[in-house]
Amino acid sequence: MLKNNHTELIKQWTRDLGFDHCGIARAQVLDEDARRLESWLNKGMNGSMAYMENYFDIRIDPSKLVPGARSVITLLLNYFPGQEDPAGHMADAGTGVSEVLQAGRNRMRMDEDREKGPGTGADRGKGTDAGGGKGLRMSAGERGRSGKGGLGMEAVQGAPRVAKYAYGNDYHEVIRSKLKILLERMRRQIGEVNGRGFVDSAPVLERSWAVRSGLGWVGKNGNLLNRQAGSFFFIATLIVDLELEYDTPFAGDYCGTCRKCIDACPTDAILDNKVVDGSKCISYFTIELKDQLIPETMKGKFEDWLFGCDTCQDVCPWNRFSTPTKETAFAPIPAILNFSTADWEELTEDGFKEIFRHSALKRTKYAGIQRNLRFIAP
Ligand code: B12
Ligand code: SF4
Ligand code: SF4
Repeated sequence: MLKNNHTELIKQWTRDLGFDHCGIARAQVLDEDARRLESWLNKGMNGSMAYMENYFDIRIDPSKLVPGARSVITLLLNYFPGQEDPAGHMADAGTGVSEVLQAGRNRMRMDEDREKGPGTGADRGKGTDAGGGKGLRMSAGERGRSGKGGLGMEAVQGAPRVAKYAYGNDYHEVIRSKLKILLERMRRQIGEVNGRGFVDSAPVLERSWAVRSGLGWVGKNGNLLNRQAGSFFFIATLIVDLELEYDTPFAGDYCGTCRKCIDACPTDAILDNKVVDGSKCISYFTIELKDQLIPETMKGKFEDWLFGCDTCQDVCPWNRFSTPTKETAFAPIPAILNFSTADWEELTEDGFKEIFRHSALKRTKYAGIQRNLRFIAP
Protein backbone atom coordinates (compact mmCIF):
# COMPACT_ATOMS: atom_id res chain seq x y z
CA MET A 1 0.00 0.00 0.00
CA LEU A 2 2.78 2.33 0.99
CA LYS A 3 4.54 1.79 -2.29
CA ASN A 4 1.35 2.77 -4.12
CA ASN A 5 1.22 6.01 -2.21
CA HIS A 6 4.87 6.71 -2.77
CA THR A 7 4.52 6.06 -6.47
CA GLU A 8 1.54 8.38 -6.79
CA LEU A 9 3.27 11.08 -4.80
CA ILE A 10 6.45 10.87 -6.85
CA LYS A 11 4.54 11.00 -10.14
CA GLN A 12 2.65 14.05 -8.91
CA TRP A 13 5.89 15.76 -7.90
CA THR A 14 7.43 15.12 -11.31
CA ARG A 15 4.42 16.85 -12.88
CA ASP A 16 4.80 19.75 -10.43
CA LEU A 17 8.39 20.08 -11.63
CA GLY A 18 7.23 20.33 -15.22
CA PHE A 19 8.17 16.88 -16.51
CA ASP A 20 5.79 15.72 -19.21
CA HIS A 21 5.87 11.98 -18.63
CA CYS A 22 7.07 9.68 -15.86
CA GLY A 23 7.45 5.91 -15.93
CA ILE A 24 9.02 3.54 -13.42
CA ALA A 25 10.84 0.25 -13.98
CA ARG A 26 12.27 -2.32 -11.62
CA ALA A 27 16.03 -1.90 -11.40
CA GLN A 28 17.75 -4.88 -12.96
CA VAL A 29 20.67 -5.84 -15.16
CA LEU A 30 19.99 -5.02 -18.82
CA ASP A 31 21.14 -8.25 -20.47
CA GLU A 32 19.59 -7.80 -23.90
CA ASP A 33 20.66 -4.18 -24.11
CA ALA A 34 24.15 -5.18 -23.06
CA ARG A 35 24.37 -7.35 -26.16
CA ARG A 36 23.15 -4.51 -28.38
CA LEU A 37 25.60 -2.09 -26.83
CA GLU A 38 28.46 -4.56 -27.15
CA SER A 39 27.76 -5.16 -30.81
CA TRP A 40 27.50 -1.40 -31.44
CA LEU A 41 30.85 -0.83 -29.76
CA ASN A 42 32.50 -3.78 -31.51
CA LYS A 43 31.56 -2.28 -34.84
CA GLY A 44 33.19 1.00 -33.85
CA MET A 45 29.91 2.89 -34.11
CA ASN A 46 30.93 5.10 -31.22
CA GLY A 47 33.64 6.62 -33.44
CA SER A 48 35.92 8.71 -31.22
CA MET A 49 33.41 8.80 -28.34
CA ALA A 50 35.75 6.75 -26.17
CA TYR A 51 33.61 7.46 -23.11
CA MET A 52 31.04 5.03 -24.51
CA GLU A 53 33.54 2.19 -24.02
CA ASN A 54 34.03 3.03 -20.37
CA TYR A 55 32.03 1.64 -17.46
CA PHE A 56 30.32 -1.08 -19.51
CA ASP A 57 29.33 -2.96 -16.34
CA ILE A 58 27.93 0.16 -14.72
CA ARG A 59 26.02 1.10 -17.87
CA ILE A 60 24.05 -2.13 -17.81
CA ASP A 61 23.52 -2.43 -14.05
CA PRO A 62 21.89 0.39 -12.07
CA SER A 63 22.90 -1.14 -8.74
CA LYS A 64 26.51 -0.31 -9.62
CA LEU A 65 25.51 3.37 -9.64
CA VAL A 66 23.25 3.26 -6.60
CA PRO A 67 23.92 0.40 -4.18
CA GLY A 68 20.70 -1.46 -3.39
CA ALA A 69 18.93 0.15 -6.38
CA ARG A 70 15.28 -1.00 -6.59
CA SER A 71 13.66 1.39 -9.07
CA VAL A 72 14.56 3.44 -12.11
CA ILE A 73 12.32 6.46 -12.54
CA THR A 74 12.40 7.78 -16.11
CA LEU A 75 11.24 11.27 -16.96
CA LEU A 76 10.59 12.97 -20.26
CA LEU A 77 10.85 16.72 -20.74
CA ASN A 78 9.57 18.20 -23.99
CA TYR A 79 11.87 20.68 -25.72
CA PHE A 80 9.93 21.19 -28.93
CA PRO A 81 10.10 24.93 -29.59
CA GLY A 82 7.03 25.26 -31.74
CA GLN A 83 8.89 27.63 -33.99
CA GLU A 84 9.95 26.97 -37.45
CA ASP A 85 13.38 25.84 -38.44
CA PRO A 86 15.38 29.06 -38.38
CA ALA A 87 16.76 28.51 -41.82
CA GLY A 88 13.28 28.25 -43.22
CA HIS A 89 13.79 24.63 -44.18
CA MET A 90 10.59 22.70 -44.33
CA ALA A 91 9.97 20.12 -41.70
CA ASP A 92 8.39 17.13 -43.39
CA ALA A 93 6.75 15.53 -40.43
CA GLY A 94 3.20 15.93 -41.46
CA THR A 95 2.88 15.75 -45.18
CA GLY A 96 -0.24 13.76 -45.75
CA VAL A 97 -1.35 10.71 -43.91
CA SER A 98 1.81 8.76 -43.80
CA GLU A 99 2.42 5.08 -43.98
CA VAL A 100 3.19 5.03 -40.34
CA LEU A 101 -0.12 6.40 -39.22
CA GLN A 102 -1.82 4.02 -41.57
CA ALA A 103 0.12 1.17 -40.06
CA GLY A 104 -0.59 2.53 -36.64
CA ARG A 105 -4.30 2.59 -37.32
CA ASN A 106 -4.24 -1.07 -38.11
CA ARG A 107 -2.57 -1.80 -34.85
CA MET A 108 -4.19 0.48 -32.40
CA ARG A 109 -7.16 2.63 -31.68
CA MET A 110 -5.88 6.15 -31.95
CA ASP A 111 -7.37 8.77 -29.70
CA GLU A 112 -9.96 10.84 -31.46
CA ASP A 113 -8.24 14.14 -31.01
CA ARG A 114 -4.97 12.78 -32.25
CA GLU A 115 -6.72 11.30 -35.24
CA LYS A 116 -7.95 14.75 -36.13
CA GLY A 117 -4.36 15.60 -35.81
CA PRO A 118 -2.14 18.45 -34.93
CA GLY A 119 -1.11 21.13 -37.39
CA THR A 120 0.91 19.48 -40.06
CA GLY A 121 4.64 19.67 -40.09
CA ALA A 122 4.29 21.45 -43.36
CA ASP A 123 2.40 24.24 -41.60
CA ARG A 124 5.14 24.43 -39.08
CA GLY A 125 7.81 24.61 -41.69
CA LYS A 126 6.27 27.39 -43.70
CA GLY A 127 8.29 30.30 -42.57
CA THR A 128 7.77 33.91 -43.15
CA ASP A 129 10.67 35.02 -45.17
CA ALA A 130 13.48 36.32 -43.13
CA GLY A 131 14.28 39.72 -44.22
CA GLY A 132 16.30 39.42 -41.07
CA GLY A 133 19.40 38.34 -42.90
CA LYS A 134 20.59 41.41 -44.60
CA GLY A 135 17.96 44.15 -44.45
CA LEU A 136 18.28 45.41 -40.92
CA ARG A 137 21.92 44.85 -40.43
CA MET A 138 23.19 44.74 -36.86
CA SER A 139 26.44 43.32 -35.60
CA ALA A 140 26.47 39.62 -34.76
CA GLY A 141 26.65 40.45 -31.08
CA GLU A 142 23.68 42.80 -31.29
CA ARG A 143 21.59 40.33 -33.20
CA GLY A 144 22.49 37.56 -30.79
CA ARG A 145 21.44 39.51 -27.76
CA SER A 146 18.60 41.59 -29.08
CA GLY A 147 15.82 39.06 -28.87
CA LYS A 148 14.67 40.45 -32.16
CA GLY A 149 12.72 37.81 -33.87
CA GLY A 150 11.41 36.01 -30.82
CA LEU A 151 8.31 33.96 -31.47
CA GLY A 152 6.91 33.75 -34.95
CA MET A 153 10.14 35.20 -36.10
CA GLU A 154 12.03 35.92 -39.18
CA ALA A 155 13.68 32.96 -40.77
CA VAL A 156 17.18 33.44 -42.04
CA GLN A 157 17.14 31.58 -45.32
CA GLY A 158 19.97 29.16 -45.83
CA ALA A 159 21.52 30.04 -42.46
CA PRO A 160 23.42 27.48 -40.42
CA ARG A 161 21.06 25.30 -38.43
CA VAL A 162 21.13 24.31 -34.78
CA ALA A 163 19.25 21.25 -33.51
CA LYS A 164 16.14 22.14 -31.54
CA TYR A 165 17.33 20.58 -28.31
CA ALA A 166 19.99 23.28 -28.13
CA TYR A 167 17.78 26.32 -28.79
CA GLY A 168 17.46 27.33 -25.15
CA ASN A 169 19.47 27.01 -21.98
CA ASP A 170 21.62 23.95 -21.46
CA TYR A 171 19.27 21.07 -20.59
CA HIS A 172 21.86 19.42 -18.37
CA GLU A 173 21.65 22.33 -15.95
CA VAL A 174 17.89 22.76 -16.22
CA ILE A 175 17.13 19.07 -15.64
CA ARG A 176 19.77 18.41 -13.03
CA SER A 177 18.31 21.07 -10.78
CA LYS A 178 14.83 19.54 -11.19
CA LEU A 179 16.16 16.08 -10.30
CA LYS A 180 17.86 17.49 -7.23
CA ILE A 181 14.60 19.05 -6.05
CA LEU A 182 12.75 15.79 -6.69
CA LEU A 183 15.21 13.75 -4.67
CA GLU A 184 15.20 16.26 -1.81
CA ARG A 185 11.42 16.16 -1.75
CA MET A 186 11.46 12.37 -1.62
CA ARG A 187 13.84 12.47 1.31
CA ARG A 188 11.81 15.05 3.13
CA GLN A 189 8.43 13.43 2.65
CA ILE A 190 9.14 9.73 2.26
CA GLY A 191 12.21 9.20 4.40
CA GLU A 192 15.74 8.05 3.87
CA VAL A 193 16.08 7.45 0.13
CA ASN A 194 19.39 6.78 -1.51
CA GLY A 195 19.36 7.86 -5.13
CA ARG A 196 21.08 9.61 -8.01
CA GLY A 197 19.67 11.54 -10.91
CA PHE A 198 21.13 11.55 -14.40
CA VAL A 199 20.61 13.20 -17.71
CA ASP A 200 22.61 12.35 -20.79
CA SER A 201 26.13 12.43 -19.48
CA ALA A 202 26.19 9.36 -17.22
CA PRO A 203 26.72 5.70 -18.12
CA VAL A 204 23.00 4.91 -18.14
CA LEU A 205 21.11 3.44 -21.10
CA GLU A 206 18.37 6.04 -20.92
CA ARG A 207 16.35 4.94 -23.93
CA SER A 208 16.29 1.35 -22.70
CA TRP A 209 14.96 2.43 -19.32
CA ALA A 210 12.35 4.59 -20.98
CA VAL A 211 11.06 1.58 -22.94
CA ARG A 212 11.06 -0.53 -19.81
CA SER A 213 9.12 2.20 -18.00
CA GLY A 214 6.37 2.08 -20.60
CA LEU A 215 7.11 5.49 -22.07
CA GLY A 216 7.46 4.51 -25.71
CA TRP A 217 9.37 2.49 -28.26
CA VAL A 218 12.73 2.85 -29.95
CA GLY A 219 12.01 4.02 -33.49
CA LYS A 220 13.97 3.10 -36.60
CA ASN A 221 15.87 6.36 -36.14
CA GLY A 222 17.05 5.10 -32.74
CA ASN A 223 15.10 7.71 -30.82
CA LEU A 224 12.53 7.01 -28.17
CA LEU A 225 9.10 7.76 -29.58
CA ASN A 226 6.01 8.41 -27.58
CA ARG A 227 2.54 8.29 -29.06
CA GLN A 228 1.46 11.48 -27.35
CA ALA A 229 4.66 13.45 -27.66
CA GLY A 230 6.69 12.27 -30.66
CA SER A 231 10.43 12.34 -29.91
CA PHE A 232 11.47 15.94 -29.20
CA PHE A 233 12.05 15.42 -25.50
CA PHE A 234 14.96 14.80 -23.16
CA ILE A 235 15.17 11.67 -21.08
CA ALA A 236 16.27 11.81 -17.46
CA THR A 237 16.60 8.98 -14.96
CA LEU A 238 16.54 8.84 -11.21
CA ILE A 239 17.78 5.58 -9.70
CA VAL A 240 16.59 4.97 -6.14
CA ASP A 241 16.76 2.24 -3.53
CA LEU A 242 13.03 2.51 -2.93
CA GLU A 243 10.53 -0.15 -3.96
CA LEU A 244 7.77 1.37 -6.10
CA GLU A 245 4.90 0.33 -8.36
CA TYR A 246 6.20 -0.53 -11.80
CA ASP A 247 4.79 0.42 -15.15
CA THR A 248 4.34 -2.17 -17.86
CA PRO A 249 7.25 -2.13 -20.31
CA PHE A 250 6.28 -0.77 -23.72
CA ALA A 251 5.82 -3.72 -26.01
CA GLY A 252 4.54 -2.07 -29.19
CA ASP A 253 6.33 -0.63 -32.16
CA TYR A 254 4.45 1.92 -34.21
CA CYS A 255 6.94 2.61 -36.97
CA GLY A 256 5.08 0.21 -39.23
CA THR A 257 6.43 0.18 -42.77
CA CYS A 258 7.58 3.79 -42.60
CA ARG A 259 11.22 4.43 -43.56
CA LYS A 260 11.18 8.21 -43.75
CA CYS A 261 14.03 8.68 -41.30
CA ILE A 262 16.23 6.12 -43.04
CA ASP A 263 15.62 7.68 -46.43
CA ALA A 264 16.12 11.23 -45.16
CA CYS A 265 19.32 10.79 -43.17
CA PRO A 266 21.87 12.87 -45.07
CA THR A 267 24.83 10.64 -44.16
CA ASP A 268 23.17 7.21 -44.24
CA ALA A 269 23.83 6.77 -40.56
CA ILE A 270 20.59 4.90 -39.89
CA LEU A 271 20.94 1.18 -40.48
CA ASP A 272 18.43 -1.63 -40.14
CA ASN A 273 17.13 -2.88 -36.81
CA LYS A 274 17.09 0.54 -35.12
CA VAL A 275 20.85 0.80 -35.18
CA VAL A 276 22.33 4.24 -35.65
CA ASP A 277 25.97 4.36 -36.61
CA GLY A 278 27.06 7.14 -34.29
CA SER A 279 30.32 7.55 -36.17
CA LYS A 280 28.40 8.66 -39.29
CA CYS A 281 25.87 10.94 -37.61
CA ILE A 282 26.02 14.71 -38.18
CA SER A 283 25.35 15.19 -34.49
CA TYR A 284 28.55 13.28 -33.77
CA PHE A 285 30.64 15.19 -36.30
CA THR A 286 29.40 18.62 -35.24
CA ILE A 287 29.36 18.09 -31.46
CA GLU A 288 31.37 15.09 -30.34
CA LEU A 289 34.31 15.03 -32.74
CA LYS A 290 36.88 16.99 -30.81
CA ASP A 291 39.97 18.73 -32.15
CA GLN A 292 39.74 16.98 -35.47
CA LEU A 293 38.66 17.88 -38.94
CA ILE A 294 35.42 16.44 -40.26
CA PRO A 295 36.24 13.83 -42.95
CA GLU A 296 36.11 15.25 -46.49
CA THR A 297 33.93 12.31 -47.53
CA MET A 298 31.12 14.05 -45.65
CA LYS A 299 31.54 17.33 -47.51
CA GLY A 300 28.30 18.63 -48.98
CA LYS A 301 26.11 16.29 -46.92
CA PHE A 302 25.38 18.37 -43.85
CA GLU A 303 22.39 20.31 -45.17
CA ASP A 304 23.47 23.41 -43.20
CA TRP A 305 23.59 21.67 -39.81
CA LEU A 306 26.02 23.63 -37.67
CA PHE A 307 25.31 21.96 -34.33
CA GLY A 308 23.45 18.66 -34.06
CA CYS A 309 20.91 17.44 -36.58
CA ASP A 310 17.14 16.99 -36.47
CA THR A 311 16.49 15.54 -39.89
CA CYS A 312 15.45 12.06 -38.76
CA GLN A 313 13.06 13.58 -36.25
CA ASP A 314 11.74 16.36 -38.47
CA VAL A 315 10.55 13.82 -41.02
CA CYS A 316 9.02 11.49 -38.45
CA PRO A 317 5.22 11.47 -38.67
CA TRP A 318 4.94 10.97 -34.93
CA ASN A 319 6.37 14.44 -34.45
CA ARG A 320 3.19 15.88 -35.86
CA PHE A 321 2.04 15.45 -32.29
CA SER A 322 4.76 17.65 -30.83
CA THR A 323 3.47 20.61 -28.89
CA PRO A 324 5.54 23.58 -27.73
CA THR A 325 7.46 23.10 -24.50
CA LYS A 326 6.19 24.82 -21.39
CA GLU A 327 9.71 25.03 -19.99
CA THR A 328 10.66 28.69 -20.12
CA ALA A 329 14.37 27.88 -19.77
CA PHE A 330 14.15 26.31 -23.24
CA ALA A 331 12.95 29.50 -24.91
CA PRO A 332 15.29 30.04 -27.87
CA ILE A 333 18.38 32.14 -27.46
CA PRO A 334 17.73 34.83 -30.09
CA ALA A 335 21.04 34.33 -31.91
CA ILE A 336 20.16 30.75 -32.71
CA LEU A 337 17.14 31.83 -34.67
CA ASN A 338 18.45 35.17 -35.95
CA PHE A 339 21.98 34.56 -37.11
CA SER A 340 22.77 34.51 -40.79
CA THR A 341 25.92 32.84 -42.11
CA ALA A 342 27.68 36.21 -41.98
CA ASP A 343 26.66 36.73 -38.36
CA TRP A 344 28.14 33.38 -37.39
CA GLU A 345 31.30 34.17 -39.32
CA GLU A 346 31.68 37.57 -37.68
CA LEU A 347 31.10 36.28 -34.17
CA THR A 348 34.15 36.73 -31.96
CA GLU A 349 35.18 34.30 -29.25
CA ASP A 350 34.17 36.78 -26.56
CA GLY A 351 30.82 37.28 -28.25
CA PHE A 352 30.35 33.52 -28.43
CA LYS A 353 31.12 33.12 -24.73
CA GLU A 354 28.73 35.85 -23.78
CA ILE A 355 25.81 34.90 -25.98
CA PHE A 356 26.05 31.15 -25.39
CA ARG A 357 27.11 31.14 -21.75
CA HIS A 358 23.99 29.20 -20.73
CA SER A 359 23.74 27.18 -23.92
CA ALA A 360 24.61 23.60 -24.83
CA LEU A 361 26.64 25.07 -27.73
CA LYS A 362 29.42 25.55 -25.18
CA ARG A 363 30.16 21.85 -25.66
CA THR A 364 31.86 22.39 -29.00
CA LYS A 365 33.53 25.59 -27.88
CA TYR A 366 34.09 28.49 -30.22
CA ALA A 367 36.70 26.60 -32.23
CA GLY A 368 34.29 23.76 -32.87
CA ILE A 369 31.61 26.11 -34.17
CA GLN A 370 34.15 27.77 -36.46
CA ARG A 371 35.27 24.39 -37.79
CA ASN A 372 31.67 23.36 -38.46
CA LEU A 373 30.97 26.67 -40.13
CA ARG A 374 33.90 26.24 -42.50
CA PHE A 375 32.78 22.68 -43.23
CA ILE A 376 29.25 23.59 -44.24
CA ALA A 377 30.36 26.54 -46.34
CA PRO A 378 29.72 25.83 -50.03
C1 B12 B 1 26.15 8.57 -27.41
C2 B12 B 1 24.90 9.36 -27.67
C3 B12 B 1 24.74 9.93 -28.93
C4 B12 B 1 25.70 9.63 -30.09
C5 B12 B 1 25.39 8.22 -30.65
C6 B12 B 1 23.93 8.00 -30.99
C7 B12 B 1 23.41 6.61 -30.67
N1 B12 B 1 22.53 6.14 -31.51
O1 B12 B 1 23.75 6.00 -29.70
C8 B12 B 1 25.40 10.80 -31.06
C9 B12 B 1 26.37 11.93 -30.80
C10 B12 B 1 25.47 10.46 -32.55
C11 B12 B 1 24.00 11.21 -30.59
C12 B12 B 1 23.09 11.89 -31.39
C13 B12 B 1 21.85 12.28 -30.96
N2 B12 B 1 21.37 12.25 -29.72
CO1 B12 B 1 22.26 11.31 -28.29
N3 B12 B 1 22.91 10.33 -26.84
C14 B12 B 1 23.93 9.55 -26.65
C15 B12 B 1 23.95 8.97 -25.24
C16 B12 B 1 24.95 9.74 -24.40
C17 B12 B 1 24.25 7.47 -25.16
C18 B12 B 1 23.44 6.60 -26.13
C19 B12 B 1 23.93 5.18 -26.15
O2 B12 B 1 24.04 4.55 -25.12
N4 B12 B 1 24.23 4.66 -27.34
C20 B12 B 1 24.63 3.32 -27.55
C21 B12 B 1 23.51 2.61 -28.31
C22 B12 B 1 23.87 1.14 -28.51
O3 B12 B 1 22.42 2.70 -27.46
P1 B12 B 1 21.01 3.29 -27.89
O4 B12 B 1 21.05 3.88 -29.26
O5 B12 B 1 20.50 4.18 -26.80
O6 B12 B 1 20.19 1.98 -27.98
C23 B12 B 1 19.81 1.33 -26.78
C24 B12 B 1 18.31 1.30 -26.63
O7 B12 B 1 17.69 2.15 -27.53
C25 B12 B 1 18.01 -0.14 -26.78
N5 B12 B 1 17.31 -0.54 -27.98
C26 B12 B 1 17.66 -0.41 -29.25
N6 B12 B 1 16.80 -1.01 -30.02
C27 B12 B 1 15.86 -1.54 -29.22
C28 B12 B 1 14.73 -2.28 -29.50
C29 B12 B 1 13.95 -2.71 -28.44
C30 B12 B 1 12.76 -3.52 -28.76
C31 B12 B 1 14.28 -2.37 -27.10
C32 B12 B 1 13.45 -2.81 -25.97
C33 B12 B 1 15.42 -1.62 -26.85
C34 B12 B 1 16.18 -1.22 -27.92
O8 B12 B 1 19.20 -0.91 -26.82
C35 B12 B 1 20.31 -0.09 -26.89
C36 B12 B 1 21.22 -0.44 -25.73
O9 B12 B 1 22.20 -1.27 -26.08
C37 B12 B 1 22.46 9.22 -24.80
C38 B12 B 1 22.27 9.49 -23.31
C39 B12 B 1 22.30 8.21 -22.50
N7 B12 B 1 23.10 8.20 -21.46
O10 B12 B 1 21.62 7.26 -22.83
C40 B12 B 1 22.04 10.43 -25.65
C41 B12 B 1 20.60 10.47 -26.19
C42 B12 B 1 20.28 9.11 -26.72
N8 B12 B 1 20.68 11.42 -27.29
C43 B12 B 1 19.65 12.14 -27.41
C44 B12 B 1 19.45 13.06 -28.47
C45 B12 B 1 18.34 14.08 -28.29
C46 B12 B 1 20.24 13.00 -29.61
C47 B12 B 1 20.01 13.75 -30.93
C48 B12 B 1 18.55 13.83 -31.35
C49 B12 B 1 20.64 15.16 -30.80
C50 B12 B 1 20.58 16.02 -32.04
N9 B12 B 1 19.44 16.58 -32.38
O11 B12 B 1 21.59 16.22 -32.68
C51 B12 B 1 20.84 12.88 -31.92
C52 B12 B 1 19.99 11.75 -32.51
C53 B12 B 1 20.78 10.77 -33.32
C54 B12 B 1 20.04 9.43 -33.43
N10 B12 B 1 19.25 9.28 -34.49
O12 B12 B 1 20.19 8.56 -32.58
C55 B12 B 1 18.60 11.82 -26.36
C56 B12 B 1 17.48 10.99 -27.01
C57 B12 B 1 16.08 11.41 -26.67
C58 B12 B 1 15.09 10.50 -27.36
N11 B12 B 1 13.88 11.00 -27.57
O13 B12 B 1 15.37 9.37 -27.71
C59 B12 B 1 19.45 11.09 -25.29
C60 B12 B 1 18.71 10.01 -24.52
C61 B12 B 1 19.98 12.17 -24.33
C62 B12 B 1 18.93 12.63 -23.33
N12 B12 B 1 19.16 12.36 -22.05
O14 B12 B 1 17.92 13.15 -23.64
N13 B12 B 1 23.76 10.80 -29.34
S1 SF4 C 1 20.62 13.02 -36.46
FE1 SF4 C 1 20.87 13.47 -38.68
S2 SF4 C 1 22.74 12.42 -39.31
FE2 SF4 C 1 22.16 11.59 -37.31
S3 SF4 C 1 20.94 9.79 -37.76
FE3 SF4 C 1 19.48 11.47 -37.61
S4 SF4 C 1 19.28 12.28 -39.70
FE4 SF4 C 1 21.09 10.98 -39.66
S1 SF4 D 1 10.31 8.32 -39.41
FE1 SF4 D 1 11.50 6.60 -38.62
S2 SF4 D 1 11.18 6.63 -36.42
FE2 SF4 D 1 9.55 7.87 -37.33
S3 SF4 D 1 7.83 6.44 -37.64
FE3 SF4 D 1 9.03 6.48 -39.54
S4 SF4 D 1 10.44 4.76 -39.31
FE4 SF4 D 1 9.67 5.21 -37.26
